[in-house]
This record gives sequence, structure tokens and C-alpha cells, in this order.
Amino acid sequence: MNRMEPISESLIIKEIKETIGFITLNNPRKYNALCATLLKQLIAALDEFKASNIPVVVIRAPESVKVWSAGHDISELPKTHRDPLGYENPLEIALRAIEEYPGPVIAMVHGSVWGGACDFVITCDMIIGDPSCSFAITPVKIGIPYNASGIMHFINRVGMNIAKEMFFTAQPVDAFRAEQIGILNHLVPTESLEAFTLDFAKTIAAQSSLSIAVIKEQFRILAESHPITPYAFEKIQSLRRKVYDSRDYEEGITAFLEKRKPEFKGE
Ligand code: YXS
Repeated sequence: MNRMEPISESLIIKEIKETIGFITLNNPRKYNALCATLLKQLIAALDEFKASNIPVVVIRAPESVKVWSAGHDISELPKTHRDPLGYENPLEIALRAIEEYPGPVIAMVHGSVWGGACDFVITCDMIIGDPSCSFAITPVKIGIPYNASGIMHFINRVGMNIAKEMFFTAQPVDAFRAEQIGILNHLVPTESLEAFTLDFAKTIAAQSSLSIAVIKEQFRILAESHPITPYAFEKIQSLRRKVYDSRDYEEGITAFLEKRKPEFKGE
């Protein structure tokens, strides 16, 4: 039974199709930029699906959009002297909600994925895309230090080598390369993307949801098990502070909002 329920400010659309939960990003004016309101609604939708024992969730954008998501809403990033991606940042809270959901969360992707939205999709358990999809992680375009958990997501997904290339070039990885390097679980033709994803989700939903939930949590614990000394933690924090306290960081955000190329000075 399909139940389409737009949420109050309708920045996401929540529906259930044949026991599978669907969340559609619905912020077209800003290319589905992940603003705090959208992320709060997405987390609430995941909580509701969890309360209804929905075994699998698919997160998608509306049909045939050019941009799946433009990433963190840049206008909501702190202008300077504050960690732009701290533990309490709405995007970080949403990433943890995806990791902690007791069932697979699948990103169904068509169109381009940018910045924090790229971290968002690779934090999902699996990604199914069509030939129009591409993935770009872009902190260096704006002068952002990113954060350790986000970098770990990329290392775990594509390995150190490719993760460095993605971060240092900030260039989009196209669908074919994304399949080759393990970003995509499946690359399917546009016309069959939705049917394939629904079928794929139903195959998972037919298995033991208790066993899947426990195995997913083991994956999460193991993926995060990187012992780090207090000094290493403090060093990471002080390195990151150097960046978000810098004039380059301020210049990166301002340049984007003023629609001009940033002039970084390395300080
Ligand atoms: O001029 P208006 O008011 O119509 O607004 C423009 C853009 O400012 C707005 N927009 C955004 N607003 C806030 N946050 C964003 N991330 C964002 N992206 C776009 O949407 C309106 C249309 O954008 P426009 O004119 O550039 O459209 P386009 O078709 O020429 O280009 C579409 C994109 C997506 C290629 C382009 O908008 C773009 O490059 N957007 C920024 C992608 C990006 O670098 N995202 C990273 C955000 S920062 C982030 O996610 C992390 C913190 S990090 O950087 O660390 O990864």
C-alpha cells in the first residue's frame, strides 16, 4: 500500500511502498542542499520508520533531477572561528542516524552529489545509481578542514588512495568510475533504477530483520574501531582549528555566496 505523506514544510516526502520506507529529498530551489530543517525532518522520518519496524529505507531525490543534492547548505555554515562540521552539526547527526538505523539504508542516486551529500550517500549502507550520477567531495574548494569521521567514511568505502584523490581534486567521480571503485553497489539504466532498487530492498526485507540489524551494528562498530591516542585526537582538533580559524575559510564561504572564485592565500 502506498502512503504518500508530505511533511509540514515538505523539504522531504516520506512514503511506504510494499513495506519499504522511502524518503525523497524535496528542496528543489536549493538543489536539495542539506539544510538543518531538511535534515531534522529526515531524522524524524527515520525515527518514525524505526517505530513502525520498517526493515529497509531508500533515500532518493525526485525523478530525473540534475542535482541529487548540492551538499551542506553553505549559507548555514558558520562564517568563521567555529567548527563547521562538529559533532552537533545537523548533517553529522543525520549521518549517525543513518548508521544507527536498525536496517539497511540505501541511497538511490541519479544526478550529481556534492560535498557533505557525498559523505551522506557513502554513509548509507549501499548505493544504487544510474549513468547520470556523479560524486564529488569538495571541502578543499571552500577551505574546509572536513572531519575525522567523514574522512574515515571515505577510507572505509573506497580505500586511502582513491579517498585522497577525491578529497584533493574535489572533482566529480562519474557513474562508471564510481561503480569501478566501489562507491556504487549497482549501476543500472535510468529507466529501471526505481524498480531495481525496490526489488533489491524487498529481497533484503524478506530476510531476518533481527539478524540484519545485529550484523549492521557489528559492521558499524568494526568500521569505527580505530584506536586513537588522546594526543592524536588533540592534534586533529588543533589542525582543524587552524583551518576554520583561517582567512582562507572565511574567503571560501564568502566567495561562494558572492558567486565568485575564491582567492586562497594559505593562511
Ligand atoms: O543564486 P540562488 O539564490 O538561486 O542560489 C543558487 C545557489 O547559491 C544555490 N546553491 C546552494 N545554496 C546553499 N548551499 C549549497 N550547497 C548550494 N548549492 C547551490 O542554488 C542556486 C542554484 O545554484 P547555481 O546557480 O550554482 O546552479 P548551477 O546549476 O549553475 O550549479 C549547480 C551546482 C550544484 C553544480 C552548483 O550550485 C554548485 O556547485 N553548488 C555547490 C556544490 C558544493 O560545492 N557543495 C558543497 C557544500 S559545503 C559541504 O557540503 C561540506 C561542508 S564540504 O564542503 O566540506 O564538503
